[in-house]
Amino acid sequence: MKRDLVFVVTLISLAFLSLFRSGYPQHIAEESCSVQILVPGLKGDAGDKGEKGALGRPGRAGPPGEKGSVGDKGPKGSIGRHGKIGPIGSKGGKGDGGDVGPRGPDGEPGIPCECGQLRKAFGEMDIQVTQLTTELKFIKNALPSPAVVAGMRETDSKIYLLVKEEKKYIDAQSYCQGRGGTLSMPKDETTNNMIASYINQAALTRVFIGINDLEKEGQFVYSDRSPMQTFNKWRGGEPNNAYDDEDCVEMVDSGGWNDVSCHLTMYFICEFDKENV
Ligand SMILES: [Ca+2]
Ligand SMILES: [Ca+2]
Repeated sequence: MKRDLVFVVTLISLAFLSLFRSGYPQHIAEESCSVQILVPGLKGDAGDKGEKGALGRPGRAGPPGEKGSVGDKGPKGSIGRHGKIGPIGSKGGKGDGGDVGPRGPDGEPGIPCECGQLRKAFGEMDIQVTQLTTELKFIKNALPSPAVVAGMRETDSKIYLLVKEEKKYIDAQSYCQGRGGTLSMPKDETTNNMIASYINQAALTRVFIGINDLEKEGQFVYSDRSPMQTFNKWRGGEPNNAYDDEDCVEMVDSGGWNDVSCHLTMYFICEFDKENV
């Protein structure tokens, strides 16, 4: 045991010796003659606390934290810049009428005229317009179908209408009455001639006219119930009340009258008072 301790001390000595020789040559020279044996002493007291070391390096970035909750609403921002100009709007409604403008300057003096003549001409035109208006009104009312009517005749006070529809006397009278008239009643030579010419122009041979003795045999009356006057145009031998069945009257193309059966059907002529048109 002792030997081991000596050996260890020797080794330590040699180690210090070689250390002194390399790091401290002068010191070694001064004490080259003495050999010191160093033995570790007892553990010393704890030293004073050292000064605070320098700040260490920043550590590594930590892992991302959890998402936080939504924060409170921030304060209102300042007014932004003006935006761009928008598109053109649609057309607006019509505005109110403006005020009446000022009166214009007086015109040039007119040329003197024959005002009396003009007034007279205008008056005549007014009468003609009124007449045409009433005739037009009549035509619209009385002519349901122009195709069945052969023109029209008129006198100062009456309008005559040949209806080209074959009807019995009673139906013909109803047709005329339905339009505000009656079967034509030739009460003078002029009217009789006019109706005769109407028949001829239409290339007809006979038509019903408004004369009958339906109420009392042999006592002829017009269709407006007015009695026959002195004027008549009976053909020779008429009225003969043939077969005791002739109570209505036809006019033939010569203008002569003949009593015939009321059940015959033929064309007829209506007449209308212009006053009633
Ligand atoms: Ca008769
Ligand atoms: Ca007869």
